[in-house]
Amino acid sequence: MGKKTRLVTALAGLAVLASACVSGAQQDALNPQGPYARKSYDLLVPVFWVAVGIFVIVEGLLIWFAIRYRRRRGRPAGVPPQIHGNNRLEIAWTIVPALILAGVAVPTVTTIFDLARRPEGTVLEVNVLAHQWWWEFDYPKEGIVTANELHIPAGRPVVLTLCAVGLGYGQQPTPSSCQPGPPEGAPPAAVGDAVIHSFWVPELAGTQDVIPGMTNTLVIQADRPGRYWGQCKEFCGLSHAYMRFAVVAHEPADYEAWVRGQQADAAMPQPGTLAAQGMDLFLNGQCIACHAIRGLEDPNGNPLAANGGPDLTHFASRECFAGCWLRTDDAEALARWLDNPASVKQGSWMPDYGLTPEEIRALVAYLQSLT
Ligand code: HEC
Ligand SMILES: [Cu+2]
Repeated sequence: MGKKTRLVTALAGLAVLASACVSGAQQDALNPQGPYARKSYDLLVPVFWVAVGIFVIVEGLLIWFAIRYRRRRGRPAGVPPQIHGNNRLEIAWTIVPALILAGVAVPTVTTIFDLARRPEGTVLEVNVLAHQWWWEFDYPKEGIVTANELHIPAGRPVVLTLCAVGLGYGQQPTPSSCQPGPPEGAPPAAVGDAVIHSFWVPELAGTQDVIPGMTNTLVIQADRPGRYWGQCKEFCGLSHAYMRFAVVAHEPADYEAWVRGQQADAAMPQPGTLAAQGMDLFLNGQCIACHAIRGLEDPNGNPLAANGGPDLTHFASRECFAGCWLRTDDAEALARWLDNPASVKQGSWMPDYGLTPEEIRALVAYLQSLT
């Protein structure tokens, strides 16, 4: 490696390291913001220090031996005296590591069982559906479906049931709740079938895998109101890195108000406005093949059903869309999205419908009116 290459490599390495420190990234497992994240943290810290202790002892001895017994002028070269068969030493270095591992196992196993226990009392239950590449949140008791933003009351445990879903277009509507996987002997996976994801909100809990054909559970809880960033943590295809989401924790009263707002039907635009034109386009175009908006009917008089796309009933009440990396109040981003989704988000399954700039303007006005 030339000097220049080495310098560039070193600088690139430093840049990667420094990027981990960017403030405001807010995906920090070392900054637990709820009891479940704290339990993992309280296990991590002592195990880390035990590991540090062992590292220092082992590396220290290694370095000390290397220096102490290095080759020196005047000392005869060749094989040093061979000693083996020290029973006391051998028993010691078998028993001591076994004791250390057993000592670490006790809090580890206790924490695993602790985290797996279903909390009692008034828990909130939410089904989490992992799509390629966005998250859907289904509140079965409240009758609410959202995308990319999971709203919860602060101070209350939230039991999540996680499942992975496929596209569903042209087949049956994608289930809006977690259902058992394909029957035994089903044909092998095809394009658009569900894949493995992993749900992670570092400040609120550890990670949990989302596996096709299985339902896993995870409990999260936030101490205080706030916005906590989550991320898919298992490589799941082209736009895996854009599969973010936000957990929004509210004061209990604000949460109840949010629930009532989401339960309402979609807002109707004033006749004659640009937004009303957008609604017409939405209802008479392709959009209703995949997206639901509660309160509207298709041209045949049937309520709209979601079929692989996010529920848009209260689209503008959410801060972010498309895997939470674009803002819903950014009309320009929304226009770019409608113009060609896959150019904004690699591999996105929402097709490009070749909309004209006028159509896009009307659709943006309509979508932004869906508060
Ligand atoms: C073939 C199914 C399909 C059709 C038809 C379709 N979409 Fe989508 N749409 C999707 C999928 C899938 C996503 C999620 C994409 C992602 O985040 O990667 C999406 C996402 C969106 C989003 C962002 C929602 C969010 O909360 O993240 C908007 C807005 C949207 N579509 C509007 C439209 C409009 C307007 C039309 C009609 C011109 C339309 N879609 C037609 C499948 C479809
Ligand atoms: Cu994923």
